[in-house]
Amino acid sequence: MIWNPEAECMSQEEKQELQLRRLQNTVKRAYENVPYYNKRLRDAGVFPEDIETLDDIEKLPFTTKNDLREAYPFGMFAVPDEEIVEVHTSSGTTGKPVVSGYTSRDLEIWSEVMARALTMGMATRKDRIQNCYGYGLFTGGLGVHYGAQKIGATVIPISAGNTKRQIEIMQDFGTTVITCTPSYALYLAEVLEKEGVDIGELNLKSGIFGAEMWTEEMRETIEARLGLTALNIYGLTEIIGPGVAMECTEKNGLHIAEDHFYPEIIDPKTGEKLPNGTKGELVLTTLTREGMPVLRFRTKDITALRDGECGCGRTLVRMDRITGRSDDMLKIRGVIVFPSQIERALLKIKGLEPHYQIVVTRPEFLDELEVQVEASPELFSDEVKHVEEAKRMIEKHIHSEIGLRVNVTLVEPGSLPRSEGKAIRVIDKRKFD
Ligand code: DLL
Repeated sequence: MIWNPEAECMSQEEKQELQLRRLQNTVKRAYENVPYYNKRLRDAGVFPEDIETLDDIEKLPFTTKNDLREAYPFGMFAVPDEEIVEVHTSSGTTGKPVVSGYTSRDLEIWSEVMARALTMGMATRKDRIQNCYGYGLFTGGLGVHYGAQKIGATVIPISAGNTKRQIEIMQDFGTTVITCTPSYALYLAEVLEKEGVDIGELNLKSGIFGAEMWTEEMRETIEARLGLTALNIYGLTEIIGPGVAMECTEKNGLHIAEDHFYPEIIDPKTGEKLPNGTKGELVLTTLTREGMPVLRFRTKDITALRDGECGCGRTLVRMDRITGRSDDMLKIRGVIVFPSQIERALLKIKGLEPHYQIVVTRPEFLDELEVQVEASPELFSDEVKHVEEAKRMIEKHIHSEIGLRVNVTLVEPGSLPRSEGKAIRVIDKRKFD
């Protein structure tokens, strides 16, 4: 089933005409109502009337996560406060997050794109959707919730965590569709097995998994172990939340809701636009958002766009699954972490050398973060008790900086590899490529 065939199966001409009209409106609105864009556009010598074709989008400057952060909390809003009815933030826990503001019309659009996404994920009004994405400032919980309500499914707003309860509810309520991160899906599978639950007795039909990178191999494992069809959902707070793109059951890429979000692929080094079919960094422009229009947002997510009609009948362009990032942002158990946050925590502590390495692993199903840091010679030769205390204290510091538990290993001064160029701070042993 297709939720909105008119929007999802438009001809290319129709689509481009609609996109151009909406792009022109968006640029005008941003220019007139957001001081940041007003200045950026004037500095670049571009004015709303210069957008005469879709290709003219390349005249616009890029927006980065940092630009949005600097406008914290509400500097990017394009409407008066009273028109904002909801706010969310990106999933990092400390530092200044990006705030996204929604008008009621924005919430309608979000519900619409999520209704399309859930429909692509096999959900109908007859389904019971167990929504294990976190509710709150994170966009996952409410995004799925709005879409589920729009299609008239029964939403079970259980939020994240408490795996035993998740399983109990799944059994008692006869959950048919589950929504969570792919790593949590794997963990659920493991607990189900441990508890001796026979997946044949569950009613699971499909899973809508996203918010972090995953692979085809993970898909196969999840499908086999949970007995469902596993599909990929993509989105980001800066643009709207989940629902920017979603995979249909053809499993050959994620359809971007192009009538609301305009995608481009650029070379992350030069900023130059790359043709469809070539891997690069995804750049997104909102076409309909009122509360917070965003022009040419550099997502830093690496993917390629695919032309051509899909077996499902949708004409919306598809993007490959994300295979990497063009910056050093990590997502650990669904939470955004930048190495610089860990560095900041470490630098506040006496007795440490400024040499560290972050090692990310996924021993079984859940991500683990180890921070190896060189202790000063004095600390290192100290009693074991002191070293243990120091380790715990550093763990606490990092926890309060990033909101995640980490294992700290204090290593001998001079023992971490030195690099002649850019230091390699992160060793990500999870494989996504
Ligand atoms: O993760 C929104 C979301 C919620 C998407 C629920 C899907 C499901 P943020 O916390 O702002 O928003 O993080 C956005 O997460 O730029 C990607 O790097 C990564 N990401 C999101 N979905 C996927 C995916 C939500 N399917 C950042 N595959 C993005 C790979 C993903 N990475």
